[in-house]
Amino acid sequence: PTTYDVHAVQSKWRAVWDELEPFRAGSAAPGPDGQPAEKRYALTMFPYPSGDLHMGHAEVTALHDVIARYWWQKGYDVLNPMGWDSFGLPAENAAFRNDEHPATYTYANIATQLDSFRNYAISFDWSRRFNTSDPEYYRWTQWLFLKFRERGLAYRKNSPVNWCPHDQTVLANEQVVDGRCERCGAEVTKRELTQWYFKITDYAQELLDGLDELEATWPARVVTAQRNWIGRSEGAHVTFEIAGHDPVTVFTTRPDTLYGATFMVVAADAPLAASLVTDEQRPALEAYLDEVRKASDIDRLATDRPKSGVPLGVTATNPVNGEQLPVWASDYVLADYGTGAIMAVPAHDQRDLDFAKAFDLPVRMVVDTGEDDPAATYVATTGDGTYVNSGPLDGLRDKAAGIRTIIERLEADGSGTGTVNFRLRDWLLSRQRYWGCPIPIVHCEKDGEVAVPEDQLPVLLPELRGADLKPQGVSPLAAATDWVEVECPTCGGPATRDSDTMDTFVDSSWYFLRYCSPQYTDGPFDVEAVRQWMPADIYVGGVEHAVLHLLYARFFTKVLRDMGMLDFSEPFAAQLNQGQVINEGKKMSKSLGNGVQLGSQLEEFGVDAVRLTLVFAGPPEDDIDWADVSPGGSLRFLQRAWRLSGDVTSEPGVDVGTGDVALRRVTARTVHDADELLASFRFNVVVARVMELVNATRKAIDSGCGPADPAVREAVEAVAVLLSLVAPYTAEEMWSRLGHEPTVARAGWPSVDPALLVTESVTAVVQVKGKVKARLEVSPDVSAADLEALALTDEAVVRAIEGQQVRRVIVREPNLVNIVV
Ligand code: ANZ
Repeated sequence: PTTYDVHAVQSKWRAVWDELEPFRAGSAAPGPDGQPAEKRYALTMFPYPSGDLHMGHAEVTALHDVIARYWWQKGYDVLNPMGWDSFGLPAENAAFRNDEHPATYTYANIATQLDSFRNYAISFDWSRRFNTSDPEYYRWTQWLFLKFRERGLAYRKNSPVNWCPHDQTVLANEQVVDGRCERCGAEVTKRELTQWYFKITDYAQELLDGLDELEATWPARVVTAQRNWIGRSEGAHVTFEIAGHDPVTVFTTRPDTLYGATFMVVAADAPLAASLVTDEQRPALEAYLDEVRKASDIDRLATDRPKSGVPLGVTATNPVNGEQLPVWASDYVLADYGTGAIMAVPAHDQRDLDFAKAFDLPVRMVVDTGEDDPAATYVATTGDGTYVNSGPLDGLRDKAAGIRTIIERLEADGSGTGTVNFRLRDWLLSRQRYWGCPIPIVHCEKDGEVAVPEDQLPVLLPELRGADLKPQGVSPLAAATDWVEVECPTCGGPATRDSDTMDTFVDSSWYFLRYCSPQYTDGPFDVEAVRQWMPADIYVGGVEHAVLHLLYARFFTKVLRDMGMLDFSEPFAAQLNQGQVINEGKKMSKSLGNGVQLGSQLEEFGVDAVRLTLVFAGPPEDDIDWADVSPGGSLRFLQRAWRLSGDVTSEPGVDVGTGDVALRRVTARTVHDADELLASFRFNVVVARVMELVNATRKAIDSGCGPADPAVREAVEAVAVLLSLVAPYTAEEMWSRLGHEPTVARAGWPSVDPALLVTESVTAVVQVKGKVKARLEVSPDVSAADLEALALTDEAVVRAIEGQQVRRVIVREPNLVNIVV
């Protein structure tokens, strides 16, 4: 054929590959030394089945597949699995919008996405796929929950929680963005509920420390985001006596400013405020609280928010100087950070200063920075300076020493201790939603919380067809009487199942381990299989998961290690975040009407051209503006490459050693450089280099060594193998036209003769008195001066002119030096 029929080529090879299954993990041939091939685990984030695949999926998997396919070509045994994160809000909300049962809707989408992925020719090992909503999987999610609980890492507590009034569910702090629900954008409010938590705070320090090691191989922004989220602060707990009450402890990062404390503030919505308030002040506090409950944490912490609050009518004693400080309640102090109470140092903390200004409270400078007195300017000074008004610290200039001194004093008289505080909160995992993994606990009046015995797992999610499964504040499961009412596993008496389901992030915190032994029935994973594959060598996915998912997965890994099931502490050795596919400079969205449908692009240009476009657009981390790229251009390039394969006239296996050296050098250089470029994720540059090789080969065929030259075959075969990482259909078709069996995906990385990589040289002849005395190998662009110097220092030349006077040196670089004596 003389025209490249993209769609015919696609259906032809898809059928062959479905038969061949060339990407089964464990199928790599042993190395030349007879040893099993080295293992590589290429992981990419699994999708939510909330519709068909879109441009974002197309991009991330195209980039990811370059790595996986490259590893296969290099002879590694590659695990490249895929499955579905099929429980949870995204699929559930989409199902309700479509008026379907979440299970029906979810599994239909999975089938659609599976077919699309296969068509899109990502080298997944489909034999390992599973869905987190499969009972065979969530049985082990439940098992893990129970193990965590046994270790004291899963517990229930009553607390105010973030509540999304639209989704009718509790949200983790992580799911509240700018005071709004991360998923639906509704304004988040607060509610009191008894909820399940994972005690991730037990691992706060370790989660932080692990980042040091990941810094070299993880994107900097992810490491920074995790550090900030964990939010370690060094400081002190300082205890203030309050007459008639228990003492109150505050957390401060600046114990050295203790002499500048002029009042105390407690979180208005914490029980502490209610317990301290005098009877006269109680009505004022309650009125204030009604207002506070409406504000989000973000608003409350905003520095530009007008300060509000009420005095509680009591005073606290400053432990270093005995001063009586009025105690206020305000919403700018958060109930769940530190101790929920602060010592206010208005001179050196702007929020305290704003509060002092609003309520006319005293301001006392204790660090003289040389700037104007904050008491006059109402601008807090936060820099370093000399301590003043600070008793034993006066005159000192060293902040670290100041902090140390005060902590020592507090510790000596028992009124405080040095401490470390973390911003990280425990992970709230209960969801009042139907479509999730049931929590394997029953509540018995007599025995309290009782774990469902292991041999009764999984606790199946009841189908409840026909029932109203939409969220309404309590889990819809609570209304499923037949399911909820059970016998207590301990006493046999009446008990009720926990009707909440787990946060989807629980499901995705261990799925990468399950892929190592997806059919395993004796535990969540086969410890030995995991030892072979994990940690994943690369994790490709969106930066939107920089905090939540990645932190939770790291937490699970550390707990499983402590359970003796893993022998490593970090699950993902390296990470790559792709940019977004945008259009006309903007995020694609329905309201802007700038969405680009993956399906129509695939229809118009074919799979390979779309994949090539996504990989070629720029560095993987950069956004791709669909308005700036050219899938049509990609397709034309693929046609050019494909045409080469029809022009080759030499036979497969021909001795390439006799081929045209110039073309062979281009091929060798391209293959060699591709290796280095791929290792540093510069996939777009690899594509550019393959384009150059295609051009060089075309030239060689049309006006150089001609199509029969073995170097042409070598070049076109290299093009096919390199293209197999990005454009698998075209590559396979080329490979076939070159006389090979499928599949090019496992053909192996082209070998390169190192001699071809040496930069070219030319021979320069050196004559003395007209006689050739030396031949020098020099670069073709050697300078006249360098060539002359080389000639005059050559041993044979030095001997030939010994004792004679050099009268003239004629240089014709790069070929000739003529020395006249
Ligand atoms: C006195 C002080 C003086 C403070 C000063 C700062 C500067 P990070 O670094 O984020 O941990 N703080 C403590 N608990 C709080 C809460 N629940 N809500 C709001 N603010 C709280 O911040 C710790 C500092 O934030 C603490 O140190 C405390 O103010 C405030 F010149 O104490 B500092």
